[in-house]
Amino acid sequence: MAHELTFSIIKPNAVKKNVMGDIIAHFEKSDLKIAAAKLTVLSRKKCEEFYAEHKERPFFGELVDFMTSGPVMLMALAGENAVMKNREIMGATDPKKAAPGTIRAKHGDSVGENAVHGSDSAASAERELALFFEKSEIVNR
Ligand code: 3AN
Repeated sequence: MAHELTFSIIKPNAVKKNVMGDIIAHFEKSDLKIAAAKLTVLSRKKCEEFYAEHKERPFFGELVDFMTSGPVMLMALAGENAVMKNREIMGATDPKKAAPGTIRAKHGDSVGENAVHGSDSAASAERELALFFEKSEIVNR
């Protein structure tokens, strides 16, 4: 499996609950390494650009309201098979359906407020990372 990068967001509900450390521990236990990180509040414009593929979905407005409601942690995660590995560690989109012990099972509050985002493919990861990080901000890990 290839050494690759994926894009991760610790969402506002998880930052508010002060569980960033626990979430990062999940990544580290699975050998994913933080290669870039930024704690910030997303602008509406940037958030709408990030979620552009969901623009026509009924929950789009609610999703953007939530994602801009407080600080988020943006990260590049590096490791073998990082994209799929991160999807497994996060668990299913709906926390009620997420496997026990996954991040979303532990810290997700609802389908929208599901604690973390993770890229769904290598191509998405590349697009998403480029939205939030300069190439020079991502270190080799
Ligand atoms: P994932 O983040 O697991 O790839 P997607 O791509 O189906 O899931 O959903 C994109 C985003 O939209 C997720 N961050 C999720 O929180 C949000 N979302 C999906 N379905 C709903 C819904 N029914 N109501 C509110 N937000 C939703």
